[in-house]
Amino acid sequence: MQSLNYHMTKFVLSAPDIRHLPPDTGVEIAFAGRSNAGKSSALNTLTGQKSLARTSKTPGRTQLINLFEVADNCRLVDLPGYGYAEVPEEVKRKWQKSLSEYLQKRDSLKGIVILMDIRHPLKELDQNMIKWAVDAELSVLVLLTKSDKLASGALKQQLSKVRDSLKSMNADIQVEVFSSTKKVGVELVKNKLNHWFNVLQVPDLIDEDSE
Ligand SMILES: Nc1nc2c(ncn2[C@@H]2O[C@H](COP(=O)(O)OP(=O)(O)OP(=O)(O)O)[C@@H](O)[C@H]2O)c(=O)[nH]1
Ligand SMILES: [Mg+2]
Repeated sequence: MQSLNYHMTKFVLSAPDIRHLPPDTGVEIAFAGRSNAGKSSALNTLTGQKSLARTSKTPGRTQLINLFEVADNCRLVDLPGYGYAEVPEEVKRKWQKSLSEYLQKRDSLKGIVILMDIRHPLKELDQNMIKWAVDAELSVLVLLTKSDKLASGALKQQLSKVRDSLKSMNADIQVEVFSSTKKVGVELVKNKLNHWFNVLQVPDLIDEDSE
């Protein structure tokens, strides 16, 4: 299996909607979750770049679909968060529309990392997102973020609680803990992304030697 160098990841563009995205080929893996869950921070940690994706204490920082290229046909996507109330209705409507359009129409979207603050997991919108991703047959990894905020006993308890809840939702999904601050789970996520980028590529239907 080809192992990618995530430190080589480059910003491609920020798009207000799917019409502004580059051609829909290869494999895209999106980072999704509630506002402030730590999506942009996780991307920066994985790529070893402090400010590749913009982060903020204020929820609602990421308002566009942000594309990053790890290698040819291997892209990571930082999505706007959902569930943040304190944004003007008009802005929220626009960005939720582009988010759901992206999720529903982007063929190269093959995998999704769903991030939830370990202290507040499985809110209604998270459950909807997980169900939707499973129904859409995407590969899914759930990360419980900011694990540095809990002591190890509480952390283990939260982890098994979330694993049990997902089982009862009939979603057979891998759940792991992650911390950008303490660099917990980084190798595991890179391995998972490597695996997805390798196995989820759609083979070229046109045989280049056939002419
Ligand atoms: N303690 C701790 N704080 C974190 C961690 N990851 C992110 N944060 C903090 O959480 C806040 C939100 O992080 P972001 O990465 O911007 O969150 P986001 O999910 O991209 O948020 P939106 O773009 O608004 O959807 C920032 O203040 C980060 O510094 C972590 O692992 N540990
Ligand atoms: Mg963000």
